[in-house]
Amino acid sequence: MASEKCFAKGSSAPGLVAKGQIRLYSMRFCPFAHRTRLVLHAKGIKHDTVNINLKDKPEWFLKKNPLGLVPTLETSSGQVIYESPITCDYLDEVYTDKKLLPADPFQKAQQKMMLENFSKVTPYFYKIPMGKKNGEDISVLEGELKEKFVKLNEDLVNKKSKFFGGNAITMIDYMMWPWFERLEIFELKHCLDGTPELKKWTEHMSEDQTVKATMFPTETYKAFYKTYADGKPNYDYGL
Ligand code: GSH
Repeated sequence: MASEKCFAKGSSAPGLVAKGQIRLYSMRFCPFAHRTRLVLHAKGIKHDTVNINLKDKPEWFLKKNPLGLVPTLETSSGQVIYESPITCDYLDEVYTDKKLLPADPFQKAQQKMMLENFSKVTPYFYKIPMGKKNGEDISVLEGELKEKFVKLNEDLVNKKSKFFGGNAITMIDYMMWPWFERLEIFELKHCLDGTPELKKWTEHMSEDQTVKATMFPTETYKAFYKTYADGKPNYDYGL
């Protein structure tokens, strides 16, 4: 297996993407790239992964994606796709086995609306740890996050289903999961105390083979995020 160590500025570009494969440019601990890793795994898509040093990005990476963000996909014909929801939808459309998005237009629209709503949740996972680090009172932020969790909980209660798209995992579950996997690391697990259905959802998700296969141990996450908070992210932590 190729090294998982990240490529930095000055590195030479990795070779071409092999025929019949797709490549993921990633960072091992990035929650957005985690979405794409979940979809690649769930659908059993043959791929290789090239990790990027996001503090010191290779020039060749910026040529592929001028935004310099992971996740980014590259096909063997050189097509480049980025923005996590777009990469996941692309994979679901191109690789038609085990579809994750519903075929029904209304159900698909519902998933997109949930995703849009969820985009207002993810910033708390940055704001709360940063606030804590700076010694600020984070109780208001935590209260806001809990309110957002109440809405998600209501959604599950109204649907009477195990997952957000029904009784099996679908795309929306994988789109939200990476942040829930990180609740413990950011000491936010108690935010689920008032939302039992959502908590149950996290338990069901933890049993999924794809979730298990793409997960890092809490200790590894904690160690990485410490280096990140200190301004010296060790993207290769544990390798
Ligand atoms: N909207 C993007 C998506 O959904 O893919 C966000 C991706 C993102 O922020 N990725 C981070 C990144 O690439 C790593 S977790 N950061 C590099 C930078 O900001 O320069």
